[in-house]
Amino acid sequence: MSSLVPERESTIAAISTPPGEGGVAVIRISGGESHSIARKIFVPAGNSGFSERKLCFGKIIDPETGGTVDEALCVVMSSPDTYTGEDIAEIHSHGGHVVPRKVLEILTGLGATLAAPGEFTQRAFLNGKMDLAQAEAVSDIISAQTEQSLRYAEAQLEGTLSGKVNELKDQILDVLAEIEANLDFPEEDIDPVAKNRLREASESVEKELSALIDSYDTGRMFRDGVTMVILGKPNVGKSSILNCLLETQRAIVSPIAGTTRDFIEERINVGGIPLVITDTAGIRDTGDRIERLGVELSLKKAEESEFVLVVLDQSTELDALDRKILKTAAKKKHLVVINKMDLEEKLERSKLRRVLGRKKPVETSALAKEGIGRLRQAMFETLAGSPRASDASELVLTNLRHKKSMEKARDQLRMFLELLERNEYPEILSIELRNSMNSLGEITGEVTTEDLLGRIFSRFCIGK
Ligand SMILES: Nc1nc2c(ncn2[C@@H]2O[C@H](COP(=O)(O)OP(=O)(O)OP(=O)(O)O)[C@@H](O)[C@H]2O)c(=O)[nH]1
Ligand SMILES: [Mg+2]
Repeated sequence: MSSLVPERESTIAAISTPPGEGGVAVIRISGGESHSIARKIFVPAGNSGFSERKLCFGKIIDPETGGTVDEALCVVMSSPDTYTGEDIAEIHSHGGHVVPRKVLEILTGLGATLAAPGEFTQRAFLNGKMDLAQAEAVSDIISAQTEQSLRYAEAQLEGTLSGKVNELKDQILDVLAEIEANLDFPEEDIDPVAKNRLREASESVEKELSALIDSYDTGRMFRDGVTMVILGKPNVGKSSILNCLLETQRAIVSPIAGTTRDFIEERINVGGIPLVITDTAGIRDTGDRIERLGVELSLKKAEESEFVLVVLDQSTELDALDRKILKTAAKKKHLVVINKMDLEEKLERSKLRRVLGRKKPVETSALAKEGIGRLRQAMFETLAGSPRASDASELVLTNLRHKKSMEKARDQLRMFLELLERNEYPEILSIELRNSMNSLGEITGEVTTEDLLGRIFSRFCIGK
């Protein structure tokens, strides 16, 4: 595999902490020269000297001038029990805009090259420290937006997904072994008892793959989040509901219809699903050009979003505009809220039921901050399709690449089943089984291309 990345022999360095002012910055060095370079830039205090895997206190010096750059800590760790599998040194200097950059500049002067995004993790993968699905989990951990998405990513890093993929691959391999035992007798049909067994084994793998593929929609939602638009006529309390969900006075609320004109975008966490909410201008027929523009944009925004929260007002009758709004929302996952429940009922429920069918609206009073917990729960259930998030022990696909490879593997397995029914030659049967195993192998990175690795690791941050 080393042919994939020949420069791997080089020693790389990067600032692993985010840029800006902060107490500490970590500069990481990996590769054969990392320890000797560390010894040139870092002088331990007193006679302490470096000792393996122990932070040591000392000074960073500029070898060119001999001057002190900073007081710092340094640790050296030897191959192969390191993150990348190579020799690693880490310098913990003060943070901020100047010191870490200066350290990096000195390191490159001493022969280190600047690490590309994700290069440390890419080396870990190439050196067999983790498989590809685990490497991808590292990036998901860093970008996780909620605890639930973090849990899924941690499980993937621990190898839950890889373990499952390998288990399914082994089951296909068992079928393959039996088919290949028949290669020497191509004229003979596979014995019917064996054929049944092979069919059942393959169907069971196919079923597990299908269940995992189906879990992707939920998994993706927890990982990447969902966009939601609040839609409704002016003055129904859209901005008030946004404020309640955010628990701050983010949007301006007023009794004047047409208060919100531009979009207001905010993030919240609903039961572990990262949600980007957009509050929009109220929908109405208006002569005001600016407001009309706002209305058109609201409808467009709703069509582009994945989830629509329609707000109705308990104190007004259901009219043509409400119906238009509900129709727009019906094309998406959506939820209906009846707000202003503290006021007298003018909104006829029987009329509304005719439009909504079995879909149950949620009742709130944003003014009294009532019903907001129920609203959050209903939002979660509409999105996740169940009242609670599954626990992390349940395997969920969160990555489109994994889903695509699994779909390919499943299709190839289905093709095998079809050919088996047709009593095709064992050579032909085994091709589909091998293809299916290879497709699964793409997930863990047993089968990769340089292009694929480039695409995956370029999305990482520098220093990881
Ligand atoms: N009685 C009562 N008044 C409410 C409730 N929710 C909001 N209001 C009031 O209704 C008025 C309009 O609220 P907003 O949140 O600005 O309504 P909006 O839908 O964002 O309005 P536009 O931005 O103009 O489209 C304000 O005076 C709010 O205080 C509620 O549950 N009960
Ligand atoms: Mg508003």
